[in-house]
Formats: sequence, structure tokens, C-alpha cells
Amino acid sequence: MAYVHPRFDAIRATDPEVADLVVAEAEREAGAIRLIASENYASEAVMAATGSVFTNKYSEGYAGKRYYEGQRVVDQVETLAIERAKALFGAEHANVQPYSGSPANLAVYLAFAEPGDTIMGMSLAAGGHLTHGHKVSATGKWFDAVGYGVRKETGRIDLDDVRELALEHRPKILFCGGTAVPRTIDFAGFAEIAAEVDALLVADIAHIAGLVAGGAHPSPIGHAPVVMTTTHKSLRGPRGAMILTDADHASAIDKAVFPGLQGGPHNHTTAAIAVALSEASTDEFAEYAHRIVTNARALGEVLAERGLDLVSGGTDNHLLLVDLTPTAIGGKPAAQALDRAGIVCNYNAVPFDPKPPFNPSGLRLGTPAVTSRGMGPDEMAAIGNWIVDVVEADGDDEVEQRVRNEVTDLVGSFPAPGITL
Ligand code: DSN
Repeated sequence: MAYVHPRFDAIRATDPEVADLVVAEAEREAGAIRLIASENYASEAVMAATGSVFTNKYSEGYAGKRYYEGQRVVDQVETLAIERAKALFGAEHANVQPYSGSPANLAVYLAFAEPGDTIMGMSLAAGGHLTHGHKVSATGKWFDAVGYGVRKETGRIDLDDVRELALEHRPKILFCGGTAVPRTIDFAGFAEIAAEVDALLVADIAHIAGLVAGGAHPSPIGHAPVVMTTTHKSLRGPRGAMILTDADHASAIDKAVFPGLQGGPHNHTTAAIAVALSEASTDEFAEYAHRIVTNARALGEVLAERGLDLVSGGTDNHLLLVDLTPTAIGGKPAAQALDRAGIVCNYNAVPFDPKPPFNPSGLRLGTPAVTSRGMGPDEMAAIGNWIVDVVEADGDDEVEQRVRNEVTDLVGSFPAPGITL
């Protein structure tokens, strides 16, 4: 099979070994049902911009204030990305230079906290992110980190609990958002708490940025003065990140990103972010964002009907967290069995997980990528049934092979954007 990509022939001519790996990955991505909640299919235009000549240029600084010459074009592309980000999200300021989500969050800390300060975020075990203060992360080592979780009975964040913890610890920065939160984030509620304890509210919308852009999740703008997002998850851009702020927090963020934390921005990524933001500003993208949620709900309904436990009972957004505690199979073997059957997801801790993080009790499933392929509720029903078949089969080869064959039939009818095989 030939993989057709604007620059693919050049890879083949120069480095057949890498060319073979590109083909293998393209085949893997096109041939599987990809349910990793943080992944997607970038468009061909986004990938072409990522592979463009902007990769050749150094440009430390910001438009009009660079440390190298030859910035006439880079200044335009970065300004274009910034203006598109501001327009799409309604923000007063945007920094599009962070290399990815973790460096972007580090820039937020560098801008607004000192080592030893108290910071507060959702604990990783409950659905947060390493950089929200986990003990193995720099953010947990350099700051006095306090983590909030979810209520055991509901699987949901309880803002009264968050308030109580915030009043007790008085954090300088309060993070909301996470990586395994299946419910709507109440940005207004978090903003009230932040105001009560005089904390800076930071919304990490990496997972839901595409939903926010498309109007399928409330926006944090106007509630959180600082908003961080990656650009490659539901937003469907290249691997990168942005920090959106109000006017008051703009200059501190810009200084923290450069020269505080990073060197030269990845201009090829900036160009691709500009392309992705243009794509995300269309009616078609807004419809896509809503279909992501419809699909996640449809998938959740089948899983629940077939007897699987969903943390919080379902979803409001793009992801589902399946609690396999009551089943015979753990999260990790279940994820491995599903991968063998052509359904790619990740094992994940569930709140109050009795098992360790490397072998936890949950599966995290997300619908951004399958929705990009044009799949809808009927396909979600089929996928949900296959997931339960494989989980219940607990390693049975025949079931996995049967599902693998059915997956192959299904994906053949839904071309993967950006991949031509
Ligand atoms: N690795 C990302 C995710 O899967 O959610 C978070 O950084």
C-alpha cells in the first residue's frame, strides 16, 4: 500500500526505513478504531503546515521584537495564529508559542507563583493532570500542592468540597480542568471560589478546547483570567499549545513563555495552529464538536446497557471513564485486549481506585477521532458492543479476532482524514 502525503516521496527517497514506519503508522491509525480521548486526526492541511519551511527558522521573541533577523514572514504567521485564537475563543490575548501542554502549564506557574507557594488542582487520581501538582511532577516538587477530587457517590466534582479545601489552604493558583473528567466544568463556580480565596483561576481546557470552540461546552473566558489548551486534541490541530489571557495577565505570560521557559518557538507548529484555528472557526467544525458529544453519549448508553459502570454515570463531553472494578478483567489487560481487537484506548485510574496507576481499574474512551472519520451513533452502538464483548471475553482469542475482523470492515467505510492509503 502506498501512503500519499505531500512530502512522502521525499521521505521514501532519503530514508526508506522511516518511510516504512510512516506507512505502518498511517495503516495503524486508519485501520483501528481510535478511542484515546486526547487524540484525533489532523487534517492534511494541518500536517502539511507542520511539515513546511517554517521548521527552518529561529525567532526567539515576539512579532516586532525578535532576536534574529529574517522575521518578516514568521511575524505574520504568528500574528495570524494569535488573532485567530483571540477571535475563536473571545480572548483578549493569546500566546501560541508553548511547545505543548506541560510546558504551557509550567509557564503559568512561572508567571504567577514562586517555589514553595501553595497551588491547588484536581488530583491525577481523580482525573486531573500531572502538572496540576502531582508529587512526581516538578509542579508537586516545587510547590505546596493540594489536590481536590470527586465525590465517591457521584463521581463528580463537588464545589462545596473544593471551596472548603481552598479556604483551608488558600492557594495562589487554582487549576480547573483535567484529563479524565467526563462532566461539564463549572467555570463560573470555580471563579467564585478563586475570588473568595484570592487565587488566580487557571482553566486547563486541553481536552475540551474543540468543544469550547464549537459551542459544545461552556467557555472559561470571562471566568478564568488564564486559560491553557493544547492544540492537538479535540481542537484537531498540530501538537502544540496556547495560553489565552485577559489583558492584565498577558505580559506576565509572554515573559514566562519566552525568555522564562523556552527558546525559539516552533514556527512550523505555529503555522499549523493558524490553519487549525481557521478550520475550527467554521460551522462544520461547530457541528463536529456537537457530534463528538452525541457520539460519546451514544457509546456510554450501550456500555451501560450492557452492564459496565461509568464514572459519574455517563458523560457531558467527549470522554467516558469505565470502571472495571466489578469485572474480572483489570483496566490494563482490557486495554491490551481491545488493542488486539483493533480498538485503541488507554487504561486509566478511576477515582478511589484500589489498584496502582500502572495497573488501574479503568478504561478511558473518547470520541474526537472516530467523529472526525464521520462515524455516528450507529457506529458507536457497534463499537460499544464490541468493547463489552472483548472485556467479557477476558483474553479469548476467538472473540478478539472476530471483533478485529468486524472493526476492519467498519473502518473501511470511514476514511481517516489526512491519510490516503
Ligand atoms: N496525555 C494527555 C492525555 O492523554 O490526556 C494529557 O497530557
